[in-house]
Amino acid sequence: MKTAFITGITGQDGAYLAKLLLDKGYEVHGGVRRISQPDRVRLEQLGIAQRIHFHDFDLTEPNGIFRVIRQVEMDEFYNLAAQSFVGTSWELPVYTAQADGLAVVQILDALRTLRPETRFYQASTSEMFGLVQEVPQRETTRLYPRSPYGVAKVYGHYITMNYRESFNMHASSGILFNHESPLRGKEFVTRKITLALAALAHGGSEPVVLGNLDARRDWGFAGDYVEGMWRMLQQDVADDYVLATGVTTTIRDFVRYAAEALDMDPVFDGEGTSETATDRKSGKKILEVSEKFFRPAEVDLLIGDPAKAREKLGWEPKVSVGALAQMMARADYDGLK
Ligand code: NAP
Ligand code: G4F
Repeated sequence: MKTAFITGITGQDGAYLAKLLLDKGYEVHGGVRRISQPDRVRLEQLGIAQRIHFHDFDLTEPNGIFRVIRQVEMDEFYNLAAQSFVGTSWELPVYTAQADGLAVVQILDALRTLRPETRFYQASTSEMFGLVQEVPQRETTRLYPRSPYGVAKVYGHYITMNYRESFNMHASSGILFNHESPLRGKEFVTRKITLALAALAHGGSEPVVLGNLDARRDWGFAGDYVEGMWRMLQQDVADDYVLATGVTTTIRDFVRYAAEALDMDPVFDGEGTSETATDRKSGKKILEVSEKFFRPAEVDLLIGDPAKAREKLGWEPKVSVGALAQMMARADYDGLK
């Protein structure tokens, strides 16, 4: 039986990855930070909370990182914990740099010292491509981050490559494009949309208020993406891989897909902050735009090329963006019943 340690186990990806590894027969350990009201709701929703070995862990506490790596005899270490919300990274830039950048080298260095044989996965991100220098984006595309989050993740990405090359560690970095699910955090745009539309479908009257509707994202299903993470660590040689669908969609079109899944017929009208959407069937206003949700610098377009992952890992995304929007909208509708 293999043993895996997952940081960020209470997050969206941590929960799906823990489930995948338990199903494969792993002993799963997870790092959780101290908060006043422990919240393991995603792990409970997947019915696995009781099967996890929890450890105190905070990305900003190097001594704790060192101790947990000494204590747990792990074969694989998945570093999924992060300050993962791009918008907040302009408000908490130093914390974001510590959690998403510096903590990566603290983990790698503790592994190098205590367990150099452990295989390591770093959660890198398409946000590193930022102002994209090539379309579609692949492993070799030049990075141009557009947020303190993206900048911190670039450090994590390069230090993972550097420890692999310097110390021959099995350290891989997954450059994952946006992946969503019914377990997605409520502030991310997809879940914000599906939750608000589900409430409207139940008779509510509050439109969802969004920022830039023209941004494009390559959205996949988180359940597919954690399978790719695991496959990276099963390779003989560590490497970096893009996981993406190769399809890009505007925020506006994601709203359309989610609305249609809830039997609405959205009609968009107006421009900029005056743009609205109304459901033709009920006549209700379902969307407004506010300056408040625009970012100081935007990533306008993301579209990934997953050819290397397909070829080397045999990895394919299985859920289309339309099916994803439907899955999330229906789950939120059922959850609000
Ligand atoms: P998420 O749902 O926001 O989960 C983040 C996890 O990190 C949570 O378990 C959170 O714990 C934990 N965490 C945050 N700050 C911490 C700290 N200081 N110490 C210890 N744990 C801390 O994120 P996700 O969507 O699962 O993403 C997983 C990873 O992939 C992140 O590194 C993210 O940046 C990266 N990524 C995500 C996507 C995507 O589209 N989802 C794409 C590319 C890369 P609490 O539960 O206590 O908050
Ligand atoms: O859903 P988002 O907040 O995700 P974003 O910024 O792309 O980041 C996510 O994906 C990254 C991978 O590329 C991860 F690394 C990161 O951890 C996270 O999981 O925003 C998506 C887009 C942006 O262009 C944003 O400006 O949606 C636009 N948007 C428009 N209105 C909004 C809103 N985003 C949010 N969160 N809320 C809005 O009201």
